[in-house]
Amino acid sequence: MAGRGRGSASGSNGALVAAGAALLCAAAVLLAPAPGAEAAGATYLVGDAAGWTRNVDYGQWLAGKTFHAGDMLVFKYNSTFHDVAWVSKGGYRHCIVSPKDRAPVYRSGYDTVRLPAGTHYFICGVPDHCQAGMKLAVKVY
Ligand SMILES: *[C@@H]1O[C@H](CO)[C@@H](O)[C@H](O)[C@H]1NC(C)=O
Ligand SMILES: [Cu+2]
Repeated sequence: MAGRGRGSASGSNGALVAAGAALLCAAAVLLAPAPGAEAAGATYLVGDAAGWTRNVDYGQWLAGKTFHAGDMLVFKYNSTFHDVAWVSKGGYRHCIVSPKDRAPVYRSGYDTVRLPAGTHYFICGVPDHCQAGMKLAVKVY
């Protein structure tokens, strides 16, 4: 009899533990990112207050920054005058948006790109703007 009593007492403790575990699981599910969502990365406004324009030293802007996969770059510019092309290394070096690259070209004036790992190259495709410094090579870890 007494044994049974203890048994049922430990049984209800077990139920409490199980309920607690279920709550913890529910909390973990709520805290976990939605399936398919990447961990939120940092967001960088390219050129800070100057934005994306001519005669900014983007090498200097990059100095001291470390980029990780999933970070975002925001290109802010006047779309009357500029665009953003995500080009190859060659496109970056020679300041050309080659059809061969099939480079994505953005023209909204406020373009956000999510960076995958690797080195990524962005230039302005308007003639002579890349030569005037509108070029950015970002190493992403
Ligand atoms: C872009 O520049 C043009 C010409 O100077 C100007 O009229 C327009 O308001 C500018 N647009 C923005 C979003 O600054
Ligand atoms: Cu430009």
